[in-house]
Amino acid sequence: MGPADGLAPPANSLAAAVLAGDRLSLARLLTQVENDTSLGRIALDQLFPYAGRAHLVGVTGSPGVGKSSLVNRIAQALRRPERGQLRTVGIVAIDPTSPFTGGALLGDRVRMRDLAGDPGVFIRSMASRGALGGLARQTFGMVQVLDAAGFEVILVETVGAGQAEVDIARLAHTTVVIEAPGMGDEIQAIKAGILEIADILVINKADRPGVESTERSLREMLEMGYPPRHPKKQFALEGQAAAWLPPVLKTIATAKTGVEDVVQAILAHRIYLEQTGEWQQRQLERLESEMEILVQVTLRERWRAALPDGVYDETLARLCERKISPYGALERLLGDR
Ligand SMILES: Nc1nc2c(ncn2[C@@H]2O[C@H](COP(=O)(O)OP(=O)(O)OP(=O)(O)O)[C@@H](O)[C@H]2O)c(=O)[nH]1
Ligand SMILES: [Mg+2]
Repeated sequence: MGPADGLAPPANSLAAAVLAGDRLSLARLLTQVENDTSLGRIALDQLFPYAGRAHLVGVTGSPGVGKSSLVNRIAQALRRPERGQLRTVGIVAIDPTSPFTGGALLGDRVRMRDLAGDPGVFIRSMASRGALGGLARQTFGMVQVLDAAGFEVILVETVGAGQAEVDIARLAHTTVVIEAPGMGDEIQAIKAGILEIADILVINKADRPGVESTERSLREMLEMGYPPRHPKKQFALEGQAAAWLPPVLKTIATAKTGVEDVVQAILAHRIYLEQTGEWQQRQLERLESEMEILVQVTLRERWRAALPDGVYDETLARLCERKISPYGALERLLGDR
């Protein structure tokens, strides 16, 4: 599958090598995309027509809830030969360089070691960067490359903490939100608006005390009028297909318990999306949010580059002294209005 031959990337290009299934080229291209090089951008353009087939699954939750452990288990389950339909799996793990768990990249490598050597799996960790929209943009790019390379399910692990993560969740067709007993996670999840993006809720570390109360509070919240992502759509679908109510599942990732239910829920969600037409809707929303992020980031970069030296700092200083108002600052910085 893919576009007509006339549009195929030039022979010997990085993009062509990736399409041909060369893993070394894939790794090299992902680095180019992560560093936002012009080579990376060219390859992304060339690969775009080949992407759009993968099932993109976001896996998010607070630091240390067991995201990497569960992603590893989900990937293993998708690769088990006894499963009727084997699926190739791409994994993008975004390392929050969190002060809580420090050294997560190394840890992830250990947790995902079981998958090493399987040609149907490709794992990539990425360090998060501070730049506005930068993380989301890199993640979109990486996912697009893995999609074009033919990976059928792409799992993206992010720490659910802020707007950047909500942006990243928007790139997924299916979002799995992971909680763990205790830790006051339920409250945190509400604060971050994370629950609103959940298609599947998982309580991991179900071997720990407090599972029942975590489950109870999650279910109560769902019943208390879970805000559906597409309220209008659900109205339109009345009588045709049942709306998706996020299941609440329990797992012990370290003991493989409950993982198969999560995999089944992920696969069922895809079928639900396809049968209701929501797949197309999410596809459109994903591309729209990618386009929006690119526009925002680019406009901001252009504006900063065009701003004469010192104007920014000077404006900020005057603002602090209350010599100009925020709107006055805007006028100075944009030179119009
Ligand atoms: N008891 C118990 N421990 C678990 C379970 N799942 C994961 N862990 C442990 O919890 C710790 C964190 O697991 P990770 O998989 O790294 O969690 P994470 O959410 O990816 O962490 P960050 O990426 O650093 O935010 C590790 O020591 C795991 O072995 C579980 O079901 N039960
Ligand atoms: Mg992790």
